[in-house]
Amino acid sequence: MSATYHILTQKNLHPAGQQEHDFSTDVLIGFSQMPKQLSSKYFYDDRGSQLFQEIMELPEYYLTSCEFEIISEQKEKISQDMAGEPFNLIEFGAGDGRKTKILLNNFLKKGFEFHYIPIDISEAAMKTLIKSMNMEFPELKTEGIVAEYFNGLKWLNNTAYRKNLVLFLGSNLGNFDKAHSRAFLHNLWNILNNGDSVVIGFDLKKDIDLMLKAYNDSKGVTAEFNLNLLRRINRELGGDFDLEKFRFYAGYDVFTGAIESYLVSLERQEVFIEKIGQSFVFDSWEPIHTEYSYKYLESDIEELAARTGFLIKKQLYDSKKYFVDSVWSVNKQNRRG
Ligand code: AVJ
Repeated sequence: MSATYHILTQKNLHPAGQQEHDFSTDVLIGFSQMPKQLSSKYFYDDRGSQLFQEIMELPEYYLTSCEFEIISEQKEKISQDMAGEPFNLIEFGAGDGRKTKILLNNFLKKGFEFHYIPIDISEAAMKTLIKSMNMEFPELKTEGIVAEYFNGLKWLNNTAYRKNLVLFLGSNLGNFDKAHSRAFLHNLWNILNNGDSVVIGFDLKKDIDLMLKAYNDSKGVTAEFNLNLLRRINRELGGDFDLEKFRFYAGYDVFTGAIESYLVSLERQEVFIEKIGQSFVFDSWEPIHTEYSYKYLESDIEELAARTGFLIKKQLYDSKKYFVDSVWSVNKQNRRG
């Protein structure tokens, strides 16, 4: 049993005063904005993580099966460059690790010496992952971190002294807008060493109906996943949301290139949230923005890599070319840090 995890608390990271926002502050800010918004990072409480697991099994949610195919069939193209030196395998948004385990298996079979460092915002998902790691890979040193992405980066800053392979699978980067994805990748570049590798999963722009169906699934799991945000406010912040009075809506914005998700108020209503000590008015048909899921062109990926200091080494596609796992390497030559 060599898999453990710890929780990165705000206090660990921001010892003196400069605490980051907590859930109630973010809800207050988000509901005071026009249009109202909530961050998708709050989807992943226990119930939300479970619902996301269900989403990944939906036939309409092609992202997971496409990436599963890529990793199963092209794992050698990722392991090729990792022979020799010991390394850290760092994963952002590890979730249940189903796709990663294929790689872990392959690495262990090749006798690679590495530590696995999964980072995930959900403690529930992390607990499950650590348990399954201890069962399936008891000899592998796994050190999980419960943290959101930017905080995970700050933590890694002190530990990334070895060669590193970073995984950012599942189109998780797609939740960030352009500015945040650039900032995240550039910060990542800063803490990594020249020649380190990064594998990023991008959902490619494709037939609009296909993309829309992945978020408007016939079983309504994605709707539940979004409504769970309101349920979480009720549970954790003493809110009195009636979930029946909101509907989920997801649309594709061809300009921004994102599937954008909303919860729309079906009538004019006032909702009191105890922990905030305030009521919020929702007009009839007023939306709350809940999530961006950005889709990419090849040229978007090339631009992102170039701007953040990476070289694209390989593009690993599924057979339908719906998704790509893009293998990048950190380029610190001829560049100012
Ligand atoms: C985990 C962020 C990649 O945006 O596709 C699934 C989350 N939201 N269905 C995505 C999600 C609605 C997912 N990511």
